[in-house]
Amino acid sequence: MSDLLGLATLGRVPAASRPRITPGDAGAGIVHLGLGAFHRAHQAVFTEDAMAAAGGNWGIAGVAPRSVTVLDALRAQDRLYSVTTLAAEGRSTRVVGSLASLHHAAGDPDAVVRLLADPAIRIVTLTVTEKGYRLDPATGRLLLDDELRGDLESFRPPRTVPGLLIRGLAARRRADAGPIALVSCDNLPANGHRMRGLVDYLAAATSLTDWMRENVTFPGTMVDRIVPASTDETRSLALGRLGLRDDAALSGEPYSAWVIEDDFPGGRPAWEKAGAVLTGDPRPWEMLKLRTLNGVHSAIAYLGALAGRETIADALTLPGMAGVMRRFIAEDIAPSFMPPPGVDRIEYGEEVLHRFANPAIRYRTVQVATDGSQKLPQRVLHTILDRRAAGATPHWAIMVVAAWMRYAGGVDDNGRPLPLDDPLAARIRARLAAAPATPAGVVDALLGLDTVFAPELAGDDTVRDLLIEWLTEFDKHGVEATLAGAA
Ligand code: CS2
Repeated sequence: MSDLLGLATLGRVPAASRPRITPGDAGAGIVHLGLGAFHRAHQAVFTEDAMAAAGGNWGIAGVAPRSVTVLDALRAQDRLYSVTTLAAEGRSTRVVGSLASLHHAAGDPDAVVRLLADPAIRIVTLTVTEKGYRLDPATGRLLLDDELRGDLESFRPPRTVPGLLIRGLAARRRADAGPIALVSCDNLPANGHRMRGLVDYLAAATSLTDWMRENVTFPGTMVDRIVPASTDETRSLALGRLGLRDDAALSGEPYSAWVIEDDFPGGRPAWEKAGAVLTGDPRPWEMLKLRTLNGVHSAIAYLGALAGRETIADALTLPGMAGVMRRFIAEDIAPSFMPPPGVDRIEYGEEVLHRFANPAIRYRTVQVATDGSQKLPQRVLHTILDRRAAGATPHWAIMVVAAWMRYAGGVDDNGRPLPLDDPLAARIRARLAAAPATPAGVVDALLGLDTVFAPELAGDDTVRDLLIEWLTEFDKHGVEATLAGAA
């Protein structure tokens, strides 16, 4: 068995692959909620580079909300892990050393509340996925269920992310620990505004509002890097490149971008020295990325999974797929929003397709297909709504929704099962089971999901008719032949 990556073995790692800072030197200045692969291959790398360039105590106190698996692996390795960049031309690997401490929110929520009240902490970043915010995807309003309501009462430790934040902020005010920025790094439209709305709502219930106005900001961000879930292959790649075992190894594409609204009352790392763009308004970037990159990603995921393709790159080679995606971008997505200054929407779309085609990135279609009820609104439905409001009929975007509806049926075009991994899975299944097994039956059953489809969309007959048409095509010919005939 090979030795494990850790402080004691780090000297054996090739010099070019070692962390760019001395691990453990910088104190924690950031709390991050959500220790998934994306954060560790994106913000943790930017933050290490920023500290390498300009110093500062901006180490990351990493908090895993629920799972302990990643914590156990990272603890055994003194919080070190590697990221291998998978470019068509070759590989490069670096060990990241910006995690300053590790915490488990479900196991010890009070420790996280204490961290949020620590004056050394000046930034909280979050990657808790769309559903972690407990917002209704169709309206953006808070879903105040019993669990979250319980979190607002102070006699038991908080169980939800919003509950944890609000209790942490209350403790921070009591400790007079100074201003702080709460930064959503999830793929939600106007994520800073949503985050503010969510916390404001909860603050009103806990009389924190006045203190928050003076002390808390909500910078919006656009985050972007394709980071597939790690597999045994990722770990054996790391072993080959480091000469050490790394049970927390990650891989990602070469592209990495971060656009951040510059509103940090307690200071921030010099992220601009690490290649991030600091701006007054990141929302045009968020919309560009969500509707184009994430919209097309979801489209390829549902269509590709139905056609039996395992990865996004492979699905993109289906006859007609790239052509249909180009039309989806040019005819539906691009005209639906104003791009950031100087950005050409079609060129951006081409770059996205190029990134998805990278064969070294084995991003599974069923991974992107998860949580469709939480992702579709901002990725595809807003495009449809904006085009309908402009009097246009976005055929391709509607096709993507039809593909999601077919995917929700749980069987691919060859009769193999598809996983419906979605917080609304039970509701979706119940609605489908009660509906006639016809295209119209499926469409009406799923358009009735009011937290997904806004009333303007659910009541739009043109959209309904087209959904039925696409589902009928898929039923008759399968997705593969439909795509080949459509482009
Ligand atoms: C993907 C994203 O899994 C998904 O839903 O669309 O995670 C995507 O890879 C990232 O947003 C890329 O920045």
